[in-house]
Amino acid sequence: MNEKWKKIDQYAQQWIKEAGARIKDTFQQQLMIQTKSSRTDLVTNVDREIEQFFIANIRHTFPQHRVLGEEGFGDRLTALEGIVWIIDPIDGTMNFIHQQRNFAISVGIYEDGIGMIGYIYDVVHDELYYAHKGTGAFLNGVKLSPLAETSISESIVSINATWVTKNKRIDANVLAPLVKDARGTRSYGSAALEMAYVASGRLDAYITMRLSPWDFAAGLVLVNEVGGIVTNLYGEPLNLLGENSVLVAKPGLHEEILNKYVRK
Ligand code: 2AM
Ligand code: CA
Ligand code: CA
Ligand code: CA
Repeated sequence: MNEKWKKIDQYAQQWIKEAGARIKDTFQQQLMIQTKSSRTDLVTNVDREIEQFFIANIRHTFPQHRVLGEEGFGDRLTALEGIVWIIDPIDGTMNFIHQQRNFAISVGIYEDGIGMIGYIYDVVHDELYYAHKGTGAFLNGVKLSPLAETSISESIVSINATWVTKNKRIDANVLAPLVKDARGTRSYGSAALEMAYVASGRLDAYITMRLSPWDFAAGLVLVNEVGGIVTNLYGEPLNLLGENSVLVAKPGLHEEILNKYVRK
């Protein structure tokens, strides 16, 4: 890694750990909870404060960098030229509120639209997933192995029950057979963690119908570095400036899911 990226990485890791400590400190406090687009789309004062913490630090240390953050305190971006930090201060806000676990800080750093570094920090377990383009992916400093091919019948697939019941984005019958054929299904409620789990082999695939760039920016770098495949449900690359359906899976399994269930 060159000096420029070493400096960015050092600051990013320091801020992520400090943000994690700040989030933990709020566990004893009363949260201010509001809804956004729907009854299940939640935000708290902590989501906002942590995003502002990152943005203040980035603006001070790297004034030429831009920020795309879920809670809207960053820049209004129409293109990804230069260095852009794509930040989800708390991914899994519902879990943060109800469970005080199963959430993560997600930070992806892109240069001219290319994912250079991804961090996913599971605050409660103190697990930092980290990947730097071309040098591999790591969990708390231990290198993650490349993902091996696997079959559906031996896979754990992460999918929310929403997508196999009546919903606005996909016919409930499309993915129901996959749920039956998989060895097991799970749903953790944090896209960033679910991508980190695919990268580390805890899951074999993750499917969801609606994610924004801050949900997958870090995970995309991480999964790419271990040879996993990330596309939308049509098999196309993800759009980093809009909403996407997302299919993350081990090589082979990704193609099998698309061919057997989605394209049939
Ligand atoms: P969030 O907690 O940062 O909002 C929940 O299944 C996963 O989907 C979480 O990673 C959640 O991120 C994400 N998500 C994206 N858009 C969402 C929305 N409109 N409502 C709820 N969760 C959403
Ligand atoms: Ca949210
Ligand atoms: Ca999110
Ligand atoms: Ca969030």
